[in-house]
Amino acid sequence: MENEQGKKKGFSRRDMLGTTAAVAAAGAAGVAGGVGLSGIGAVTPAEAQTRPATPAARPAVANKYEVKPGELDEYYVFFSSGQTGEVRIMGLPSMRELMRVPVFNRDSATGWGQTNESRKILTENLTPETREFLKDKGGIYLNGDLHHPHLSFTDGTYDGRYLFANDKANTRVCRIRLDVMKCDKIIQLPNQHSVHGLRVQKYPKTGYVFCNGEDRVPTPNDGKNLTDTKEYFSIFTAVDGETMEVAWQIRVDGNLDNVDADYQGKYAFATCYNSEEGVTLAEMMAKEQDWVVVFNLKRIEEAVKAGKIEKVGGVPLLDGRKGSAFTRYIPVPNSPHGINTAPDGIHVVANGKLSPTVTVFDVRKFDDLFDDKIQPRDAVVAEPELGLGPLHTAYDGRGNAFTTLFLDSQVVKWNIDLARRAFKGEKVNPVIQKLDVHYQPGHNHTSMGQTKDADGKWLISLNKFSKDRFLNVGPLKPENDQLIDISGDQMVLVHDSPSFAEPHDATIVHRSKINPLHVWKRDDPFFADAVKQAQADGVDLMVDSKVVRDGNKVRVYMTSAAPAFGLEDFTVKQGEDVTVYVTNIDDVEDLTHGFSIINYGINMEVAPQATASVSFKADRPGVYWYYCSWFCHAMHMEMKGRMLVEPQAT
Ligand code: K7E
Ligand code: CUA
Repeated sequence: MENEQGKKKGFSRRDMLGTTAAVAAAGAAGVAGGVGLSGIGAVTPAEAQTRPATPAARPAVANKYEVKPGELDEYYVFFSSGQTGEVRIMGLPSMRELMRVPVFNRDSATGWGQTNESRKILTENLTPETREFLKDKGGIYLNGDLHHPHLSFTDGTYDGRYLFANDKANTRVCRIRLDVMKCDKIIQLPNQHSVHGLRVQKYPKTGYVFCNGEDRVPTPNDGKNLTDTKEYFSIFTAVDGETMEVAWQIRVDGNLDNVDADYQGKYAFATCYNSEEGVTLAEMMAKEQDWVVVFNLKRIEEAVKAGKIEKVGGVPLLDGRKGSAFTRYIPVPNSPHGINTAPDGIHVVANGKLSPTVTVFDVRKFDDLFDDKIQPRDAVVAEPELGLGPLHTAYDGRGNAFTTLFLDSQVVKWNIDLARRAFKGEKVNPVIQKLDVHYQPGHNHTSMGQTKDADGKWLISLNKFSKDRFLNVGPLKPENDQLIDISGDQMVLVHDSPSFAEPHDATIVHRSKINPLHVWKRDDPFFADAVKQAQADGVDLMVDSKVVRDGNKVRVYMTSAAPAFGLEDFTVKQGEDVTVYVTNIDDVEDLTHGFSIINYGINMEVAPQATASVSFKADRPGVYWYYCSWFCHAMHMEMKGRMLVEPQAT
């Protein structure tokens, strides 16, 4: 099969963009968008009405950013979807949504959460306590809160193997295989209560997936201690990205928020808020200072190897609270949020949130910090004041940083070197430009900006509120992901892209880094259990369609080839446990079939050369048509058959 991406390698869309003209256009767009206005509710509906309603009324030059019909994007963007629980794949610069990858949610289209293949992933690595808790609730969580999607690295850049993400709601970590764009592992972290920040080891490879336990609870959290908050702890976890097992956990002081790692493979660092260790809002915000905690990976690994650990919940647990050799606590202003390593491999920025500043560390100082040759604050090399509500920072690879200002509804471009000089007392202003975004940005991301290959072309600002930017769709509004051209000296806003709740975070990856399959391979581990069962039943999945009886269990095997299933009907008895295995024997790109049983609440996707299976109790007698639910052929409507359920003799 020809690889489109391969064919177009070397082609740069930027060559086609008229950057100078676009800068002029963006000036106009900026005015239309309300330059100078800031804060929640700053643009009134009346003001919004004065904006051009049709594309024709806008400067034609904006269309230079268009990805024309049939053209491919230069970048993939992997968006989290927050409380929707899935990962979304977009193209950039078009901002077209290309695919959704269900993970922590249930998905009607693909059968995620219903097929045996997905249920295995959703259930196999829950903690025993959760398994017990979900026993009478269908066995799986129905919600998740996916914040931070990050790709695996080799030597400081993306290697195209995996994407990892957290579930803040139910303390889980997932892995998505980038060859098939399906989730293949989900684990629940013991001891920890929620996972918020998640980033991966960049060097030499991933390696560790670092997971911040946000909320503090007793360990074990079994109800014996409810109110003695001195015995509540936050836990930082390192998951082995290859095996998807917990490598180690470490207890810390305060609530962990976001995390990142260096480019040397030596340190991870997390922002902490609530150094007060309070349990109410007032208590959590009482002090002027919180901290960034730095983890010394080598020291931790040595301790784990030497067995200097507790085993709690089946995993190695260390103590990294203040005074520990494994950690250092660097004071920063109250309630920092995002923490981001620059592509120069030297600078790390902790974003102030409640402070108008960001704090810049030099990772080269961390060796001395752990050897107690310097004081914690000596690792700070700049602390520029940028504006109100700095949350996250991205980089262009040319020494500039872009920080979101949540309260000011702006992205501020500033220069790291100028900030260092200003910190030393020189009279220079590190701020280069402030651009209004619409409105209240959380994360922002640059193209390849979280790798050493940052290319400084694009920035997206993930704005929490869209208010008047789109047609009104009722009280619940979309969010607004804005595309910004950062290739020139000035940032230029070029596109608004509405999105459903809630893309906290995203990763912009050059398409040369990713090379997915076009059809499944028959030996894929994703459906290996089905293949094994078929072998045991003497069934060749690519050829046979038949019913195998095994006591009260019935296994129904059928092929699907447009426009027919291998079985036009099958018969089971009321009360039997039925598993249907459908194998798509079409070896044709984009020829997906579906399998849905009417009034049985069953549906699943079966992509080319895949096998999918679903199990259910045939507890309703009667005639139930099953049909192909993915449009596959001119005779797609006729691709169906009957499940005949014989009533139980009474
Ligand atoms: Cu800032 Cu969960 Cu990364 Cu939301 S977090 S914004
Ligand atoms: Cu097969 Cu529609």
